[in-house]
Amino acid sequence: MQLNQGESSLVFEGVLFKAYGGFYYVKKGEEIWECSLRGKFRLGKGTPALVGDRVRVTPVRGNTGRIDEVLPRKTELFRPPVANIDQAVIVFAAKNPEPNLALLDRFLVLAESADVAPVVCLNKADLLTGHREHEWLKLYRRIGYPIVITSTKQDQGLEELRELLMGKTSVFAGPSGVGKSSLLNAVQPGLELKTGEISNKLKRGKHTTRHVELLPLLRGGFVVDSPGFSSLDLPQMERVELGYHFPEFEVFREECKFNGCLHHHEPQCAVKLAVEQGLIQQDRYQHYLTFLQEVIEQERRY
Ligand SMILES: Nc1nc2c(ncn2[C@@H]2O[C@H](COP(=O)(O)OP(=O)(O)OP(=O)(O)O)[C@@H](O)[C@H]2O)c(=O)[nH]1
Ligand SMILES: [Mg+2]
Ligand SMILES: [Zn+2]
Repeated sequence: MQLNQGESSLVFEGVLFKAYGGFYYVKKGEEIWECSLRGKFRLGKGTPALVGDRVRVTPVRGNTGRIDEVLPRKTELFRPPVANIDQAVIVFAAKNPEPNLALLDRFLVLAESADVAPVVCLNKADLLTGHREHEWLKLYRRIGYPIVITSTKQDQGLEELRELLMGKTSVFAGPSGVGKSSLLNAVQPGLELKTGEISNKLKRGKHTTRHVELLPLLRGGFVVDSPGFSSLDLPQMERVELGYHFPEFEVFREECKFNGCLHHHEPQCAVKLAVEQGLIQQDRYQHYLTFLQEVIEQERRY
């Protein structure tokens, strides 16, 4: 693209913090610039700009500009679409809506494969009956995932969450209605994110958050609120890679007879044996098999 005379000197670097209604909002210090995307990105030839991207902007007039370049990313997630994220807080509710563990496992694979550190957050702990920790939560804790149990109604786990967020860029992801926006409002009063009721009939969220937005935290770091999702495609990967994103397979994997064992039909598979012996949880293994089929089908398409 030809720059007008003098334009090059005005080019600046900023952070894309919100994409909404076809516009891209870039922060340069405290200034907010409303930007369009250079044609090449819109045509899908280059990498599309994601919230969290460091971008190079050419001013057009006033506080409007054009994003001409997306700088190299540290990490990228496409669901929700965010770049340069350190940590994904995967939020599920104890109830309303009921937790969907297949979806949780999907997101864990997605985060691990993108090198984004996952944190599992169980919100609406006030709806747990008898103060009993959900069985499934114990399993995830045993696997080694960081777990935080929260309630925005009873001020539970919020300080722990604040500490986990400090100094990092984190995305809040999970189904609609689990309380992602409510949690962020509770972590930092003043964010004033819109929250929505749960539908009485379906006990589901109503997709209140419609866009992805990067928000600065007073104690340092950034958080991204994102719209809820109810399904998730796995990222493209080789079939052998999938098992690496199930941390509890690791100690057994080395004992499998075959190198590159997929822990499916192979004989003398230590992972399968561990499942039979109850050392690896059955549901997790079933999710692994479901994902494996998807990854293999995906491989065929590319
Ligand atoms: N009982 C209980 N309800 C909560 C808690 N946190 C949030 N809620 C309620 O859950 C509903 C949904 O909250 P939101 O924060 O809008 O949920 P969300 O995950 O942002 O949903 P989307 O933006 O649609 O993805 C609201 O009615 C909240 O008041 C909690 O800790 N306990
Ligand atoms: Mg929300
Ligand atoms: Zn095996």
